Amino acid sequence: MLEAGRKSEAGITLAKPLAGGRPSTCGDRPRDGMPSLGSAGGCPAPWWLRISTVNCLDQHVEKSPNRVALIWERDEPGTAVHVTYRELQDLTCRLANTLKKYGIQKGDRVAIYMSVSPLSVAAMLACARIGAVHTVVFAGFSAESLAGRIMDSGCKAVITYNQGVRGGRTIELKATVDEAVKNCPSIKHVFVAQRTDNKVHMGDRDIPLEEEMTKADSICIPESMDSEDVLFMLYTSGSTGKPKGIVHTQAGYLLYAALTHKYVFDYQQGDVFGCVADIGWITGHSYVVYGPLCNGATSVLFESTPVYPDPGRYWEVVQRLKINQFYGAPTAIRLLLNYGEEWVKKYDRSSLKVLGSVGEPINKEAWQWFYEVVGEGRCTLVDTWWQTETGGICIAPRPSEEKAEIVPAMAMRPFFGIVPVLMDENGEVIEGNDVSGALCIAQPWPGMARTIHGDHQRFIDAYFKAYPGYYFTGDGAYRSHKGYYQITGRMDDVINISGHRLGTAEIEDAMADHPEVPETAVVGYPHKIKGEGAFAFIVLREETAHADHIKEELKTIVASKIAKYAVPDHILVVKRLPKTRSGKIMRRLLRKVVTEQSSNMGDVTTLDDPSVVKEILDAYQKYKEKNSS
Ligand code: 7RM
Repeated sequence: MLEAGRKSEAGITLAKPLAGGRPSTCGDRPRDGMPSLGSAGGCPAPWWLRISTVNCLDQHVEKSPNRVALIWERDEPGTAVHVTYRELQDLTCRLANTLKKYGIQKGDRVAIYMSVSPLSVAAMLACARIGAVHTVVFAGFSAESLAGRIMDSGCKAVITYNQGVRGGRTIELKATVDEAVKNCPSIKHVFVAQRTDNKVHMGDRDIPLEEEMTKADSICIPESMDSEDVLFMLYTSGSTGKPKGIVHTQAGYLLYAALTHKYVFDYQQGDVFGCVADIGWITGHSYVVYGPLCNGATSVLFESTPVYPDPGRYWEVVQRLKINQFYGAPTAIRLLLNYGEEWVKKYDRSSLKVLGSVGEPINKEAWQWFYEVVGEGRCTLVDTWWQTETGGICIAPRPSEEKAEIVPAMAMRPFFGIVPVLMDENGEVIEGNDVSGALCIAQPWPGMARTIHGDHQRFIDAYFKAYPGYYFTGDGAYRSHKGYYQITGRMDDVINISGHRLGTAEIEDAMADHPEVPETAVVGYPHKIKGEGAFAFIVLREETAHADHIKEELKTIVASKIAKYAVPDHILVVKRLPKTRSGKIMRRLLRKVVTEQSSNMGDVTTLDDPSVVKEILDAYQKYKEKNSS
């Protein structure tokens, strides 16, 4: 337990705890009015109804307060910080009380714009503890993206760091928040924690977070929540329009995250679980924070990158922290594979039992390398398919499976309670094996999203319209002759860059801001490391010698309106886009062009002018020749 007045390893000086660290799980909060913290009052609801933070913190604090909850592997190698369950509960309660002091109440929305750290986890859990809804925004998103999410969700406050640190570089988080909240009237307060020693500008609504936390009470009685109350929302991209705020609720989400964490990764008590995802994505929510903490695991928070300070970083961390389960993205594996085996073999990986892959299809080469080189052919490798909307893993092999049974690069089998079906073009269920179709799920499951914030109709339209009575995932899949599933990729205009999901329409909308570029169309193309990259076709208002300059401007616009990872790798100027007679852009044709399948263009009879196909193919050929020389 932390001592009063001592600087905790998480970088916070704590005030004297009240009432001798009395356990906060007992139901001693009178329903109305402020609880008198020293006395035991009525018992409004059993403790287990105070769903998320009690399950993630208090139940473990009671049994084993000194068990390590989080190991914060900071950007600077070898500077890991251990945080026990008791300490995390303390941080969470102080943060929760600070939020309360500044008027945040049950049902209010709070944006978290932070890099991965114990304080970020505490911020999520603090919201949960007081019944506020957190919406974590990946700290790589631009000010405009952050503002869009804050406005859509109507956040009252933002929690951020002065700066972030990643790959040896500092990231100006607070400055980005300042820029974002300029036009967000709903924001009353910005809580600023210190990740670095640098001072940043503090305005009227800015509150130094740690300073407040040291003054705050270390006990915060958890709010009683209904199982269907909202726990958090998280924005994700769709094929059209702005990112949507996917809503997850208290009990079902937590249950599903915890159960899948236990069974898919064969988690055993005492294991050190290493999911290297950022908390800004659903993978971080479910398998860095909620799943592992609910199960009382020790969860690793990885702040750095796979190649900092060198391409051995992951495996050096595995050795030093004795990680038992390692969960990461194929894009990182593909990147590391290029640096060679020495970087892996240098380190002792005997602690590893299970390896996991998530976020995008894993190609056979990456799967084999992950399995043979990293896992020494000894560890189970689970390719896990799921989505922001599903809350947790839906299709994955289970380690209990005969290892020989696991087929490389296959997500394999549905998790308990998941009923996958494949649909044909006519909306009929495809029976039998060795077939492909649109992947749907036939029955609800505890972790499924409940709605899109502020737009339930959009929720219905996006997921339940295409195949009435079924949840449509947006992905295509193949069912093998043995009945195993393999995900073949998105069937809509969503692309997946380095495991980050993005709507091509978002990139197009951003580029539409350029006055010289009246029309654009973006499609995904296969990229060796990133999985997919964005390829943009643009039409210029008039012929110009400055096309290269305009392309650079477009890249800047996309980075500032969305995020750096969204910037197209290729921008090709064409005279016009392929359109149907009703004026719809046929992105399908452009996809054929960039995947070099132009010999099989499919049906082009609905094109307004079929000669556009040759025009674009010629432009593409020229572009390729120019760029390969
Ligand atoms: C967890 C996550 C979801 C989309 C999904 C797929 C793709 C995810 C796999 C995968 C093939 C996998 N949530 N996807 N996992 N494709 N194999 N194992 O990534 O909401 O950000 O993205 O990602 O297209 O629909 S997400």
